[in-house]
Amino acid sequence: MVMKPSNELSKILLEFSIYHAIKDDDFKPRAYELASESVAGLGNQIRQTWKDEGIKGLMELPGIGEGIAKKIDEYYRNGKIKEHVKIKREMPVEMFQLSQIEGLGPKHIGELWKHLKIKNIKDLKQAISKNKLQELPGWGKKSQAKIARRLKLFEKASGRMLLGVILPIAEDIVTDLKKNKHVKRCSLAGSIRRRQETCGDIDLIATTNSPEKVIDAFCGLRQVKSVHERGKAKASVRLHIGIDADLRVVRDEIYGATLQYFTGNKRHNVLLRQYALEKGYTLSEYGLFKRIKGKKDKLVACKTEKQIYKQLRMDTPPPELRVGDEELEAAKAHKLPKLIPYGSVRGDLQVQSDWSDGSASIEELAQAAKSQGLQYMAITDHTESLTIANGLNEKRLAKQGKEINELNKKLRGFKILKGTECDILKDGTLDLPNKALSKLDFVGIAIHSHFSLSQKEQTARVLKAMSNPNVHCLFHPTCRLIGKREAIKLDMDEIITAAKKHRVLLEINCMPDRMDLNDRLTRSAVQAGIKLVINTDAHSPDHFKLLHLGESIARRGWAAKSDILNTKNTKQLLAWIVKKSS
Ligand code: DGT
Ligand code: CA
Ligand code: CA
Ligand code: ZN
Repeated sequence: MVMKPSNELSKILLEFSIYHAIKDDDFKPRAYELASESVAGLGNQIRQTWKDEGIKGLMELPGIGEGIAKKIDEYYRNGKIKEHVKIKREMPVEMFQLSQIEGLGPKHIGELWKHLKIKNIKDLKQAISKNKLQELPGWGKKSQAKIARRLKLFEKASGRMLLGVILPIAEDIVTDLKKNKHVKRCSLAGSIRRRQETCGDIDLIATTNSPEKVIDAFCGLRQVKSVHERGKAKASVRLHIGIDADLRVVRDEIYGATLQYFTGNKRHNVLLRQYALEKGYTLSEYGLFKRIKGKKDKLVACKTEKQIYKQLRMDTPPPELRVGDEELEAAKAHKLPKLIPYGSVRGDLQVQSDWSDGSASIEELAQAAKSQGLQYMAITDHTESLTIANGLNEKRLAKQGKEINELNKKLRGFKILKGTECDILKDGTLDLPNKALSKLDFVGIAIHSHFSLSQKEQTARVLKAMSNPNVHCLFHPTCRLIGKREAIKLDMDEIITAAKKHRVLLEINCMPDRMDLNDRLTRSAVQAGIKLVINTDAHSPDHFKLLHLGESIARRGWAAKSDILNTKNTKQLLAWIVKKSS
């Protein structure tokens, strides 16, 4: 799984970070890590900045100081960085690759190299199969088993990419293709159009009268690393980001049929084709054809998806619903849900500032949220027991409240709510006293430790926390990290029942590797009639852009706008909060 946008430069910077962490450097690891994230996030912009403004321009970018700017300059000039080459000579380890396995920190990577000469995931697998890890000083059976489990998760997801990572890249490709004068229409298809949480590749459809010209343009895109297959009507390429893209090129007349076919999913298509057969039609990527006895089949629909479904007396299921399940029956019965439209969320109720582990001040976050069109946000920094995140105690929280009051006086048309991401302790009590919680506008609770309790213990723990009347919302309820960490064992039926009883909101978390609740659990929650919120879990100002990912989960979970509390405006939201505590 490629967890993060990972161009080569960002990988190199991350390897610097890991190397310095192994060497016990104090501040360099964090500096390089931040720079790596920044470079990955900026994409092509970073090269352009370097071209236009050189080292000085680079230093203006977030997370990049002079030392690192010079290294980036060296990279663009020479295609490599001397110091990095030296590091790799001393330690020829695929540090970036190994660091993708959750729980394998720099220290571990260093030890694995030192004692077992483990260079990459293949070596790691071998060492585990020979029980070598458990013999290392300070490791033991338990740590080996843990790494083995995480390795499995990683492999299960390998070859796939997180939606949040791949979508912006895919949309760039569509934009680039649309600029080509031979392209009439162009769209994403496949799992990415259905907004599945991970995608195996990028599927694209383009229409044209000059297929070969469009194929050429596609194979020549700046995002393309190599070409697997270049046909007359289709091409398949490898992208620099380490995933494939498939393009289908067709005449504009059959756009709808082709788009329908390549949007899938496969099960939806198979069932739809079966249904078409029952109704006397055949359906293919070229169109819907009426079967007529003794004659050639007659084309009856191909221009738009809607035409095809309509001819079959069905409504058109939005791509997010096309999984080959109840959406087909619903479409036939004209009972498809009215899904929450993209762009409906009005405020973000989980935001971390630099008071804990966020990168920006509350004011910067407010400006960013506001310019993104939001009306409110809750500042929900971590609490004290999360020491690695510099969590807040009661005293710091009170101080933060004063800062928020001051900011609220200054801000126009935007409201900052005082909140917390209060840690749920092992016994289900909360990491802040009730007195402190009751002073807040919005109390989110979350698990950040003891992930492996039994289902009985874990469920009891969360239920206890949810029963505290000061609590508004359960953040990232299952704690899963895609490709990295399994969901904690929770009886979700019980959690949903408790959410209803105590009027506690459940969160759909938009972080690309969380996407938690997922689509299936969202559906259960919607069916149970409980309220949800969509939050980015922002740790920096650019995270507000991720809200649409949570909206995509909500849509896949059949949620309407009214199921999501933070589609309400500030006044309505505050009214809900007041009502909840009365
Ligand atoms: P992915 O790439 O694993 O994330 O999932 P998809 O759904 O994008 O799958 P992909 O890329 O193999 O194929 C794209 C679409 O093409 C798929 O959603 C439906 C259609 N398709 C592919 N193979 C078949 C097939 O054998 N039969 C039918 N009816 N449709 C297919
Ligand atoms: Ca695909
Ligand atoms: Ca494909
Ligand atoms: Zn959290």
